[in-house]
Order: sequence, then C-alpha cells, then structure tokens
Amino acid sequence: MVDAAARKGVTLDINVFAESTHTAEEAAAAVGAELGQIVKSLVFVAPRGDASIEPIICLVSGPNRVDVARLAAVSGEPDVRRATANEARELTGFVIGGIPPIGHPRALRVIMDPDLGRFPIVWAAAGTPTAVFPVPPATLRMLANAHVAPICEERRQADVLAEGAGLANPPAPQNAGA
Ligand code: 5CA
Repeated sequence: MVDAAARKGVTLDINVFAESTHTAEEAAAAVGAELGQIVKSLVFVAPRGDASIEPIICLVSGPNRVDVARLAAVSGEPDVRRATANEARELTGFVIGGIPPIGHPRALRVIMDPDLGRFPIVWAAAGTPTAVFPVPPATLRMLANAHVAPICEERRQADVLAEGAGLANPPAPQNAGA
C-alpha cells in the first residue's frame, strides 16, 4: 500500500492505534474525526459468464450505505452483489475491517462516493483493523484510480439526525410538505 502510493509520489502517514479501528464508528473515535470522514472500503462482486467473479470496491463515507441498484447502473453490472467475507479476503488480500482502498495485489475497479469530497481530509483503513491513514479525497481518488459516482442510498435528513441522536424511531419532520 505504502509502496503503491510512493510510486505515485504520495507518502502515506499510517496511524496505528492500540484500540480497534475495525468499524467506521471505532475509526472515527480513534482519530477524532466525523463519521463522514471515514472511508469504508466495501467489496462487491459482479458474476462473469465463465463462473468467475469480478470485484468492485466501493469507497463509501462512514454513515452512507451502498444502493445496489445504483451501483448496478453506475458499474454496468446488473447482477452485482455484496461479496461474502471470504470473497472479500480472497479478492483483496485483506480481511474485513482492514481492507484498504489501494494497494491490492491486483488492480481492482474502484467507485467512490461523492460525499467523501465534502471533507478536506478523509481516513481509510491501512490493511489491519487497528491502522488507518489520512488523505485528501482528491489524492485518494488519484491513488485508487477511482471513478466518482452516486452509488449510495438517498437518506432522509430526519433519519440521519435520529441516528445521530440514537433514536430508534425518528420524530416526524417538522416541515413535512414544505
Ligand atoms: N477500518 C474500518 C474503517 S476504515 C473499516 O474497514 N470499515 S469498513 O466499513 O470498510 O469495513 C467493515 C465493513 O465490512 C462493514 O461496514 C460491513 O459493511 C462489512 N462487513 C462486515 N461483515 C461482513 C460480512 N460478513 N460480509 C460482507 N461484508 C461484511
């Protein structure tokens, strides 16, 4: 990973923590960043005619969720699906919770959530469940050779706020119909 970045002239600053950065929430707490600044590297697969599968990595902002129908449209892969944990490990060479956005054993298709571009710095996994690195999103895009496209679910603002407040049942929006 570090070598792959260095070949493109970028020095990565890997931060290793005593505590877990396995989930986006844990990573955000460890680095003291907003959840939105955490890059989830999620593995999807598209079946090939010859019974093999092609991996597609989605780089997604912490609170966001991939909408598989959108990913299918953006990638041109109608049968794309989430990889299993075993598939993710075999295809990327890394275990879930530490899968990095770059530096995989072979070049993978990478699609990036535009929401990551809202932050000056984002944090991504560095290959293990206790290591992350900060990077400007434009640099991440260049290093990963990522295609930036809308692949996430549209979320109601009320749901986002309720989630942040830890509410199971979000209150009705005050400006309904506005
Ligand atoms: N180190 C953190 C922050 S950078 C990290 O890697 N987060 S992550 O989101 O990219 O990786 C955890 C994600 O793996 C979870 O969000 C979840 O979507 C996915 N995941 C967890 N278990 C499984 C599983 N059994 N099969 C497929 N995906 C899984």
